[in-house]
Amino acid sequence: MQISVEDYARQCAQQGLRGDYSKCRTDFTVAQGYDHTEQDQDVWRTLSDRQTRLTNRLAHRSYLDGIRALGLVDRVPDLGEVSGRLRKLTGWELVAVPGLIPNTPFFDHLANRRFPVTNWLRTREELDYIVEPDMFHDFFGHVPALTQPAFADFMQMYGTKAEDLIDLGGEEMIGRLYWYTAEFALIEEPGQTLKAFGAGLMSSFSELQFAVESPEAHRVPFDIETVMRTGYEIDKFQRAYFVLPSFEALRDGFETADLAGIIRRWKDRPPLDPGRLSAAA
Ligand code: HBI
Ligand code: FE
Repeated sequence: MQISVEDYARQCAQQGLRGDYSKCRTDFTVAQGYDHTEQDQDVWRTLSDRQTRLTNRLAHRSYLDGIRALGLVDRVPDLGEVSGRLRKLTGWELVAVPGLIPNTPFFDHLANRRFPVTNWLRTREELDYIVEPDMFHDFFGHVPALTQPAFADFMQMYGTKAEDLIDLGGEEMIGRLYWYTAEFALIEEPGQTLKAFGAGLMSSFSELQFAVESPEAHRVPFDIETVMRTGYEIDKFQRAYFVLPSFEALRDGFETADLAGIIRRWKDRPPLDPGRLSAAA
C-alpha cells in the first residue's frame, strides 16, 4: 500500500518541504539533468572546501579513501559519472530524487544498491544548517562510505530487512539504527585513533569537531540492541555517539541479530536516554 507520487508531493508542500515532485517517476526518481547554476557551484565549492579541511583530519580513512576513489568534490557531482565508478567498486549506483521520499521506495532503492541523492542544493544563506537533507548532505555525507564493501553490504541489507521489521512495529527502532550508524557514528579500530563516520557528521562543521575532539562528547560501545533502544534528537548535537570497532562488526551484527526478538521486547517501552548510557572504556 504505497502512497502515490501526487499525494506525497501534496504532503511535502503542506509541510513546507522543498523539492519538485511533479516530474517524479513512480519510484520517486528524477533525471538529474545537470543544470546546476553558478550559484550552486559556488555554494558547493564553499561547503566542500570548508568541510574537506576538517574531514582530512577527523574522518575515518574509509571515508577519505572513498572520496579519493570517486573523484573530484570541487563541483556539483555528476551522478552518472560517479555511479560508473561506484558500480565497479561495490555494485552501488546513485539515483536523483527531489528530496525526502517515502519509506517504501527508499528501502527498495537501498535493497537494490541504489542510493537516492537529493537533486537540489542549500542556498548561500543556509551554509551552516538545514533541516532537510540536500545534495551536499546526501552526496558528500553518504556516498563515500558506499565504496566500503562491508558498509555497502550493511546498507543493502538494511533496505532488504526494513519493511518486514516495520511490519513488526520496529519503524522507530530501525530508524535509530540508521541514525546512529549511517548518520552519526565513530570508529575506533584496534591500535588506531578515534575517527568520525556517518553523513550527519561529515556534512556538519561544528558537530564533526565536537564528536571526535571534545571531552564533552559522550562515546559508548556499539551494540545493536542498545542502539535500537536509544532515542535521538535531530536538531541538537547528539548526546551519545556509538563507537564501531569495524564495518564488518556492523554488518555481521545486523545479519545475525535476532531483530524480530529485539523489536518484540522493546518496541512498546520508552527509549533509553542517550545521555545515560555507560561510556566507552
Ligand atoms: N528519503 N531521500 C531520502 N533520504 C533519506 O535518508 C530517507 C528518505 N526517506 C525515508 C528515510 N530516509 C528513513 O526512513 C530512513 O532514514 C530510516
Ligand atoms: Fe542522511
